[in-house]
Amino acid sequence: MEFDGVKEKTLVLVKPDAIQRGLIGEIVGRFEKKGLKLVGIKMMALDDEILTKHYSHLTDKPFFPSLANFMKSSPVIAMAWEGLEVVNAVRLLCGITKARTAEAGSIRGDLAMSVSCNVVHASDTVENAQNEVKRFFDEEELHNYNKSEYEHVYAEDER
Ligand code: DAT
Ligand code: MG
Repeated sequence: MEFDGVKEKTLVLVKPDAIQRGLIGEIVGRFEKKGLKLVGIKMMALDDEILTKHYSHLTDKPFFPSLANFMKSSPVIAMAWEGLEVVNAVRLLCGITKARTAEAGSIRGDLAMSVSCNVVHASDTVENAQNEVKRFFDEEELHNYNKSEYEHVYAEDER
């Protein structure tokens, strides 16, 4: 039996700084080792249209043009990860925005120093995650499969 909680999805982007620095494998590995389920992954070049929607809460900030240019400076890796309370779990794995003050052990805390070049994006709420996964992935790009490891990642009443 599949439980709704384990079906929660979140969007992660591996940002251009991480692509340039050869950190794709390291970052993907953090989520894999946590026990999350990868249900979608692709490389894509972002344009102003998707960035304006994705960062709609920031379009009036003075740093928005440089943020958009940074996000267009190379392709990104877009991923959809699934799991129990995965939105919150992934935010914790990523660490806070300003990477040089992010907690050691988190992805940003271990791998970055900057506010804008902070190696990853992760959806911040369940509602935003649903919209962001839809924005970056077509339905047929999201995969449904059995992850046998779940037997060991979750207790029976959590699955
Ligand atoms: P987060 O990525 O932690 O969810 P956010 O949604 O507030 O943070 O901002 C999105 C991105 O915008 C962030 O990862 C880096 C950039 N950014 C945020 N605040 C900034 C600032 N004061 N100066 C430059 N870039 C900033
Ligand atoms: Mg955000």
